[in-house]
Amino acid sequence: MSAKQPLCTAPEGSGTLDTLLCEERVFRPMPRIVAEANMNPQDVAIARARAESDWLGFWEEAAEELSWFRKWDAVLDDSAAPFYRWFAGARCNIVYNALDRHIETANKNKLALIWEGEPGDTRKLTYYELYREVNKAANALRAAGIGKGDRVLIHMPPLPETVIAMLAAAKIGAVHSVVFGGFSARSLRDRINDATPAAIITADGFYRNGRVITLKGTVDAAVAKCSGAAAAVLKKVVVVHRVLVETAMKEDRDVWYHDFVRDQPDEAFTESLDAAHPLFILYTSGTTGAPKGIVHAHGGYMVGVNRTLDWVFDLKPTDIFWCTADPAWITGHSYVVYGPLMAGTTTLLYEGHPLYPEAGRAWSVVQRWGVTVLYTVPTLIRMLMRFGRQNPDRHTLGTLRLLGTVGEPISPEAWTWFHKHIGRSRCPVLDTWWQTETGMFMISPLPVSLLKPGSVTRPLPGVEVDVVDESGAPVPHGQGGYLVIKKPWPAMLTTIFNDPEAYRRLYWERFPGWYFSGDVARKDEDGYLWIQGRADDVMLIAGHRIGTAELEAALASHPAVAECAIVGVPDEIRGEVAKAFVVLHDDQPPVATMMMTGETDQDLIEHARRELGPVAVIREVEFRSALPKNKNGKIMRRLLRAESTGQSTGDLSTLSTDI
Ligand code: 6R9
Repeated sequence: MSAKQPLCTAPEGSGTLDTLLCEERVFRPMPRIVAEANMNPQDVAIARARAESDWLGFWEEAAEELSWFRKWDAVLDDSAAPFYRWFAGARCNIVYNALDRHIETANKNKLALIWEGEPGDTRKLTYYELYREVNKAANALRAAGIGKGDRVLIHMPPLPETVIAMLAAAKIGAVHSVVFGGFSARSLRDRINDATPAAIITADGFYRNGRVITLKGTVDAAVAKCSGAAAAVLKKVVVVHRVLVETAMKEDRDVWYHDFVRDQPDEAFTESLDAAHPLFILYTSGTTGAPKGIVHAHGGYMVGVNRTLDWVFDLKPTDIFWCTADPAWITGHSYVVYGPLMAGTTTLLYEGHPLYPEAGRAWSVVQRWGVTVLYTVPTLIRMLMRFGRQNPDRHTLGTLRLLGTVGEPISPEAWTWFHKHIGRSRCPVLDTWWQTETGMFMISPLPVSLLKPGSVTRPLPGVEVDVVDESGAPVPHGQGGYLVIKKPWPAMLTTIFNDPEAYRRLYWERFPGWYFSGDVARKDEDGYLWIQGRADDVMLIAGHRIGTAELEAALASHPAVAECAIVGVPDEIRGEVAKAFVVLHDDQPPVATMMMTGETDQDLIEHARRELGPVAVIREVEFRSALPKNKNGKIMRRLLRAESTGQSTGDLSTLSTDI
């Protein structure tokens, strides 16, 4: 690597982006890490060379590591691109790889899942126990008339049954759609209308931050208002009993989970599916309109997730893998549930708030279970940093060997704190870039890589990305541009549910033949990538994708609001939060009165929260008599964002564009 020249001279204490632009530190892999690594630097070089010379052969080898009912006729069928078909003609089931095959090996009695509830209760399931639980649930679904291709919506907190429900649905060829437990009835209803599930699996409630949060009522409210088409398809609402609350059950439709599975046999056959058969739909925010149902299919997804998890987290048979994501996000799907189980690893799932009952909870989880790999999000690291080093210092944390982050850019300060105080300067921090759409890690260091705090380093072998300008030409090193993926990859989304045309338009039209990620990035002179954020109107609030359009629609449904615009503004802990610019209807009291009482701001903030759920964090509401618009009448959010962050509008050209 070349000697570093400062890339810019940002003043001390300026925001994340500026410090990212100035970061010069490098961390070389420690000899112990290199000695233990499944892939040493030479292996990595060989893998890269192999991927370059025989790209399809390279992914075919990755597929050979898994079990198939029938092998493929072609590794990749691109005849209908961008509707790529990986492992065309093959038959498989990801659950066979995640569970069934382990039952034949020494993994049978190994712990598959360790679960810890917020109050401190725990459950542990071996592979064989998890396999039997999944079989019972699969049989129960079948007995309820649910089968191949039907959707099963899972609206659950992180419980063992969440994992079991996902696997049971996949086992019978049903398509799961997990909806985050924190979403509102309205958000849930929109997803029910789009996915039209045959069953909804939920819980009576869960523990969060010392409180009981009820959940079944949200499902009832959502179903009561769903479309006639959705109501006609829904057969069952299955309720896991988690907390002690009164729960209304609707006769014929609702059933307790323990009754649902009670008499079912614990063996069930695993459906043999076409590799392109959909495994799940996961809703995520885009530039416009309602969240889109991202579809992933069994074959390609299992190959991509399996390969990348093994590379990046260098799994060992003795690992206890803790990915702190809720299973409801893609990180939970790929790296709490499917990836670790395919690898035969022990995966840890924690129900509650990481700061409950005190700021050391996360470290006590690591210490008590002997976690070896900790994969988390920058927002949590920033939160924990605030409590100082005394919290981690009270715990040994000696079992940790690798750390990882995902979801948003991590500042070099947070990176080095994580490295020093949690990894005790022994554990590499692996900053993984990927998306709901990519399904698997795309750009990430390996444990043996040279690390630069804040950089996601280089694409994984077999993945080809670039940073380009509006015309698709690569930008010079050091400059910002659009992050594109130049070749398909196995775990790629296969379509948008109910809207294949949007799939083509949103991801493949901007730069024909390449996938447009929606992110802006910069490449340095070593070819290392630095993610700068979204290029579109999508915010990353505590790492969660929230479309400004969605939040605006929620706010606009308040009767006092005539017009509104949302922009993302930096936040010390959450990375980004929303700021709302609101024009009120004429019949509202004068803005000056409201500014004094503060009533309407709170009203609007609460309203948005009720509409979308607690992930929609609006920090501030600013009332205006009009919003700035361009000549086509489009609200100029860029201008509002620049005003709010104190940047000059001219500087933003490479950072954000209105697409
Ligand atoms: C896995 C996940 C995807 C968006 C993505 C980007 C941001 C993810 C990142 C990162 C900087 C990283 N993002 N990983 N930004 N560094 N290591 O988070 O999926 O919820 O779909 O979000 O998150 O902006 O486009 P998803």
